[in-house]
Parts: sequence; structure tokens; C-alpha cells
Amino acid sequence: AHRSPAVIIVGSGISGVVAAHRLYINGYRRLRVLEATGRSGGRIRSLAYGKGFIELGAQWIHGPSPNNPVYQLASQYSLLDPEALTKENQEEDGDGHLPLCSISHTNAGKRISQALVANITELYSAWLKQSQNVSKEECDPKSSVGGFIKQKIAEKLTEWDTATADTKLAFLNGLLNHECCISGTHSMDYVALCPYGEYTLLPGLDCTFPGGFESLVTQIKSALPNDTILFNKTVKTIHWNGAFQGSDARIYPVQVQCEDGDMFVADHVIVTVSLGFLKEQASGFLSPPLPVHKAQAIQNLGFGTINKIIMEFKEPFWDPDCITIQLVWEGESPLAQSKINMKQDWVKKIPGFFVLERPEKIGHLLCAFIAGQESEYMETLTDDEVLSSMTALLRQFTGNPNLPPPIRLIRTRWSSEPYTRGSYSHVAVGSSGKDVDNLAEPVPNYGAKPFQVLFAGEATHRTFYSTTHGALLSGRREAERLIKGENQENWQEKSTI
Ligand code: 6YU
Repeated sequence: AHRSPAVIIVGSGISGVVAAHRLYINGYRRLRVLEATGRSGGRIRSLAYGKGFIELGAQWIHGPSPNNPVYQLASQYSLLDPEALTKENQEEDGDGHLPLCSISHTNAGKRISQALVANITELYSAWLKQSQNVSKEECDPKSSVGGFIKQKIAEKLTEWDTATADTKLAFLNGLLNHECCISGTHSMDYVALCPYGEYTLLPGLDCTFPGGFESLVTQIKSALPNDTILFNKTVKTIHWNGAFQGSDARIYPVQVQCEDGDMFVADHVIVTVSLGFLKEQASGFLSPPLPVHKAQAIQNLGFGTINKIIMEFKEPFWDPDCITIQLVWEGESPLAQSKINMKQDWVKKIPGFFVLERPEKIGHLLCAFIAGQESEYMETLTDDEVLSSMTALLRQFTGNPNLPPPIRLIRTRWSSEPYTRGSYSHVAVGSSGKDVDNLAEPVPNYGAKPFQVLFAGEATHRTFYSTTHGALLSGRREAERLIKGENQENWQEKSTI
């Protein structure tokens, strides 16, 4: 039998698959990936649609440039369009925000002037940049990004004439709702200000995968032996710091217990489940439970929901050159606390629509993002209810009461997915980048014992949390931790016997 250490990886999202791949190419042969669902990819999930794909989870490579490992691999595997590979594209220094060509409609069916849009967008971008650059020394740990921006708005408001102030406020409200989608949170008031600048944007014009984001996971996986990943294998409890006998009569420190009763012994386990899942399991997922500082990191870090509502139309009713359509609710203001009636008002949280690329393959599709509690409420509605709300919304904003409804609607329900429980992490008020590092720390973290349980996944990357490249790097990091920590010569020689 091969004598390399037995490693179990919990979860076959991109971080899990990458960790398995890294270990495999370094000689590890006793590898098992246990995946609760029937597929790999986790929050990378592409759906075949028409002659192309739509993305239910991750959509863009954020900052496709040479230092982005997702971009590196995708280009190496030839998974991208030629435009995405040009030098101009890689150097483009967008701030990851609204593309220039956008149209803004109000709920009264009016268009907002481009001048106002440009003016307010510029102000907002500057404030957002400032919020990423507040000096740590002067920053109150209780302050939020939302609070910071609202203070800037309140200061500026005094300079605005009454004729346009309301529209400006309504537009800013939409920008903040959009920001909630980017940060994956119900409100920017939940996102901590002091560590906000630690999140790092890479240069490059965000791009998509013509063959679906999942094509990347499929490629990485293809280097692994077929039986490495076991599907529909939900891990229930990870017993560590123990002494468990394997079928080879050896004693292992870890035993992984699955929902179906199966047990696996291991020298090491890499946990890649989402922070949402960890929060829900509280202390029960590991036995003995995690040390207090790790349990607190799980509790304190933020994990919110964003969902997509994707609609196909027979004919586009939008300008084909436009990439986004922004929605502006007259009367809404970031400075006012409005009491909301969920049933009636949930759609007001939608900041706008993206026009999906490659209509020649997938047809004329719009994708709305929606964050937070309204997004979770949407998950409780039926497809028909969502469709009729969206039709009414579009009729109101275009001012066309006869606008045909979408011919097909697909929406995600990331908060209801039992093995995700939301979309992605943020550094919430009450937590800091140190919590991200604590979450990433392996256990046991004392003495000379080798690490038994290691942690990867999007939420464990201090500067790239919430992204696929952060998840990918975290999987590599934990694989390397084992590779570097292990006296490989021992088992690599024996393994040839
Ligand atoms: C990106 C993007 N993107 C949209 C939406 C979502 C996300 N992201 P996984 O969960 O994938 O894997 C864990 C596996 O474990 C999974 O398969 C489970 O089934 C399994 N599991 C769980 N419990 C188990 C158990 N008990 N037993 C066994 N198995 C179990 N990222 O790069 N570009 O456009 C988007 C977007 C709707 C939901 C995204 C995007 C996030 C990524 O999808 C995500 O980070 C990774 O896929 C996670 O991989 P993983 O391996 O860690 O976990 C300034 C500022 C700061 C704010 N951030 C700005 C960045 C904005 C992020 N972008 C989002 C935008 C979209 C549209």
C-alpha cells in the first residue's frame, strides 16, 4: 500500500479541488474529497443554456491579470475569449464598479440625465475609495462602510439644490444597494470600515468564461484519478485529536463521520465548506470543538446572501450597446430609514440589471442581482410570483404597460442551499482581518504535533475573500502547508515498494 499520509478534503468547490490537485502532483496518493452534493464546483455553477451557458454562482474573473491565479489557469487551459487575453484588457484599471455605458430609469418611467449619473457616480466612487483608505489608527472599530458613506452624503447634501437633491439621493440609494451585492451583505452598515481596504482589487477588465466558469473546475479535476471525489457524501462530524484504527491497522488522529454512517480515517483533513455552513453548524461540526478564537471568528465574520434573477426576453427592449440598466426609486434615500413591507417592497432592493453577454448563443437575457433580507425573502416565493413581480417592475420602469413578460425566468436560492447558506463572506462590523487569519489557522495549533484539521475556502483569504481566486489560493495554501510540513522522503521512498 502507498504510505503517503491519508488526506481527506471536505468539499469539492474550487478550493477543495485545487487542494487535491496540488497534493496529488506532489505525490500524495491517499486522497479523498468528500462532497455533500452530486457535483463539483460549489458556488461555481454553470448551467447549459441555449448554445451557451449562464452562471448561477461566480460570474466574472475579478481582475483578470497575470497575478490572478484563476486567470492564469484559465488562460493556460485556453478557456477564455481572445479579447480577454489582450494586454490592454489586463491593464485596464476599472474599480470593479459600474461600467460606463449604463442607462438609469426611475420608477416613474423616466430616464435620468447622463450628467447627473456621471456626477453622482464619480462622487460615490471617490467616497468608496476614501473608505478603503481610512487610516487604521484613526478608525473607530465600530464604524461601518455604510456609515462612512452616509456621512459623506449628508455633508454634500447641503450643497445640492432642492430640485435635484431627491433624485441624487435616490440614485445613491441604488448605488448602495449595488454595493450590498458586491459585498454580499444586507446593508453596508454591516461591513466594517477599518479593515475594508485590506480587500485587494487586481487590475484587468472583468471577463467571463465562454464555456462556463465550471469549465475551469472540470479541467483542474481531470488530472485527478476518477475515484478521488465521492459525491453525495455529507460530512457530519470531524473527530480530531483522537486515535482511530484504520483498516491497515495503523492509528490515525482524525476520523471523519458522514451522514450516511460511513467513516474515514485520516492523518489530515482540509475543511473547505462555506462560512455559512460553519456558522449554521456552530460547534457541532468538529469534535472536540474548535478553540475559542476560531469559533469566534466563525461567529463574527459576515456571510450574507446575494441572488440572481435571470430573465430571457423574446426581443430586447434595451439599447444593445448598454451593459447595465440601473433602477432608481424616487423618494428613497440612504439617509432615511424606511419601514419596509417585504411582500410589496422586496423588489426595491434590486439595483438594476446586467445585459448578459453572447446573446447569439443564449438569447436576450437580463440578470438582476439582489442582496440581503429581500433576497432571502425572494427565495420563499414561487417562480410565478417572482415572474409577475419582475414583469410589473419592468413595466413600471420602462413606462410601457404592455411590455411582454420574460419567456423564461431562473433565479438562485443561495441562502436555502443547505451546503452553502448564503453567497460569500465579508469582514463585518465587530470583526477584523485577524478573524480571517484565525479562521485559516489549522488545529492543533500548539506543540510539535502535525496539523490535523486545516481550513481553506473563500472566507479564509485575508485580501481576496469572497472571490474564486481567493478560494483557489486558499486551497493551494493548505496543500502547501502539508507538503512543506511533511517529511516526504520517508513515505515517497516507501511508496515505490
Ligand atoms: C468570483 C464572481 N460572483 C456570485 C454568486 C455567488 C458567489 N462569487 P464552495 O462553497 O464553492 O465549495 C464548498 C463545497 O463544500 C461545496 O461544494 C459544498 O457542497 C461542500 N460542502 C459543504 N458542506 C459539506 C459537508 N458537510 N460535507 C461535504 N461537503 C460539503 N467570485 O470570483 N467572481 O463573479 C463571483 C458570485 C451568486 C454565490 C460569487 C464570485 C464567489 C465565489 O463563487 C466563491 O468565493 C467561491 O466559488 C467559493 O469557493 P470555495 O471552494 O471556497 O467554496 C471592496 C470590496 C470587497 C467585497 N468583495 C468584492 C468581490 C465581489 C465578489 N463577487 C461576486 C460576484 C459574483 C457575481
